[in-house]
Amino acid sequence: MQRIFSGIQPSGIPTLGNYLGAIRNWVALQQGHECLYCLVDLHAITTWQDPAALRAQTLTQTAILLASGIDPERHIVFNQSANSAHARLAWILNCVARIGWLNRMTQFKDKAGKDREGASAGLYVYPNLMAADIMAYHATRVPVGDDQKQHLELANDIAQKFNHDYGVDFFPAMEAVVPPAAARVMSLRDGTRKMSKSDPSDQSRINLTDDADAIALKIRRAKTDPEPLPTDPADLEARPEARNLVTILAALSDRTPAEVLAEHGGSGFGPFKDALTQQLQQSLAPITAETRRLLADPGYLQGVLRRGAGRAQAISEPIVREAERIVGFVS
Ligand code: AQP
Repeated sequence: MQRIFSGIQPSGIPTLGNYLGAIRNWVALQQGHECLYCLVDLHAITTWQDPAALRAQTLTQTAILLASGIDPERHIVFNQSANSAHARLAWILNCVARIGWLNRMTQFKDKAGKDREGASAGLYVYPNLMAADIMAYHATRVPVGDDQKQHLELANDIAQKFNHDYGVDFFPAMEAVVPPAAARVMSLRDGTRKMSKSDPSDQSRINLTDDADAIALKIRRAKTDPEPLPTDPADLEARPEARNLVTILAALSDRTPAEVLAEHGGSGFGPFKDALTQQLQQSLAPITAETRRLLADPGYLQGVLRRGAGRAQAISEPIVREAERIVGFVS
């Protein structure tokens, strides 16, 4: 059975982008795979996190994963900092990866913005830690949103260089599993930027904890253009906001954009937004309700994470020890 590793940063409340680009896919992949799903708190602190908020968000995200359908008995759910294997292997990989490779990473450029000199060193080596996350478990399949594909290519380069430099065949190749629909959900305020949980504007995203009223308000205010919806999906190309909203409705209702446009093409955004609001409310209400129920028992959620970390360590420890032995560390 192939092993899957994937992570989400507890850097805020997960968004509809995290759900359609990652979590929904994670739920489906539980069938037929051995899955490790990780709250990557080491990644989260590459940008400033308020400590109390980080703790609370880690539990909220755990609740959201379980509420979305991740089974913590059959699979492993844990927080990254609870297994030191990630940090140990990441250090070795920092010494394998080349600065030139990291310089090409577009996510660093996006997240550091104009003040690159002021970004944390952790943000710069973030892709090496992501490589360590996967390689510490010899995971071979990695569900990621479209935005993370470049990091996975880098992880493969690092694995190959490690194997080559040390003359071993130790780290296997890793394959991205990108969900077919809505691989990238864009901001509700700007269709050219991705929807992000740390975007300063709450109106730019649907949070997985938003209630029906909040969803309705955000969709009503979502940016659109003055033209009616087209009937041909190709005509969405130059209309990023319209394309984003159509893609979201298609993904949530398990239809193609062409099928959505067969129903809504030619009409204005008013009735379309009503349909989108209803679909979002219907799809997210069960998750929101179950999340609320789970959050009432933080002890249970902490227990899930603790047990998950123990099971994760049992897999990673022999692998990371062997990597340390290959490098020449005396243990
Ligand atoms: N807008 C998105 N569309 C599709 N997939 C997305 N993902 C994130 N945003 C979108 C996918 O969600 C998984 C977990 O992401 P993450 O939390 O590790 O980090 P991120 O990609 O940086 O997500 P955010 O929401 O933008 O977080 P912040 O604001 O903290 O940086 C990944 O598989 C990602 O592809």
